[in-house]
Amino acid sequence: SSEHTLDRDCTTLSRHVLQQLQSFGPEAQDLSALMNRIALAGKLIARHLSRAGLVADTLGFTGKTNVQGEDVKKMDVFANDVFISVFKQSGLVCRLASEEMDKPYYIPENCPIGRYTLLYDPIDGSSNVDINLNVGSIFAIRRQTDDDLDQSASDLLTHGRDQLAAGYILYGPTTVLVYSIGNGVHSFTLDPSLGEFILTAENIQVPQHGPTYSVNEGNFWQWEESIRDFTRYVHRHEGYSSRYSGALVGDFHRILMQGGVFLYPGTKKKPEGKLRLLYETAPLAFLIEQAGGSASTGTERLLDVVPTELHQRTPLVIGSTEDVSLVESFIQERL
Ligand code: AHM
Ligand code: MG
Repeated sequence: SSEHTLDRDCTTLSRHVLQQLQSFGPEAQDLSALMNRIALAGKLIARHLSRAGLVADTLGFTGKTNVQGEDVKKMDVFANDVFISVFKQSGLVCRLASEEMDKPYYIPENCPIGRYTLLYDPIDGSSNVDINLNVGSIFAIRRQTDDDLDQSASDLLTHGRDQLAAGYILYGPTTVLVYSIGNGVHSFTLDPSLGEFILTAENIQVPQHGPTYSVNEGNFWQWEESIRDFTRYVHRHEGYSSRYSGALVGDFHRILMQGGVFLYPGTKKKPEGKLRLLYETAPLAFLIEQAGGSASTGTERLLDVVPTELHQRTPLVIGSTEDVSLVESFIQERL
């Protein structure tokens, strides 16, 4: 096999979505079009990231804070706007909601026909941008039932089982897109010379157990005793390895591919932890269940959580079923 022969059959993302959808109904064409737009957003963001520091306004802060009181980076704003402009042209999405926007963003010209909402975190792990480490984008597509444009978006406040599709884009040494439309989890790698996402892993299954535990142990001082019990357990048993990059998408991707558990537990002061349900934890929970793993708040299946507000946070325990159960068992013991 020389470099001139294809070592894969070169299934592109758009072809794959269409193949996946053969058994689906009228939504098939829509989901396919939506995935193509998400892929385009991913390419535009990957291109911008690859020039960070070389062109103006790519690194550092804007000087503003978002609705959650976090400092906003230039890359957050850029990526947030990329998704908006890409979906303005799609016709299918009437509303977008993201980590960077206080309220949902409506595209009135799409709303008569746009039956979907895109939920997204444009740059996950943005503290990694300035030091040239991996970041990601997380997305979920939900059916939109509320079209009165009253901005309440109360129809979004349902459990994560209502997601039609979910996935992420990981901007690492290569750009990888992972998605599920409820029919397995599939991964694609961007071939920059073709500008296409090419299928690299189909029907990914997470191992039932893995060596990695991924958690910010700097928070030990403010954890509940149960989470401390878990970390003491892994410190005292052979076969565990600690990995934590500061970008959820990257840490999750390792666990999806190799097994283990990622945790962002609540703390005594913030029992809900840091990560947001609708565009961070629920999409990844959808993926891990599709891959045969589990996602939990520690006491409840994550996809069962019904939020009361758009930017609601949840604790997260996600990964291999056995490892998630182990964490849950420590929590049960202390309830
Ligand atoms: P962000 O979306 O504002 O970047 O925040 C989410 C990130 C996750 O990617 C990561 O897992 C976590 O925050 C890291 O937080 P901490 O620095 O508290 O460990
Ligand atoms: Mg985030």
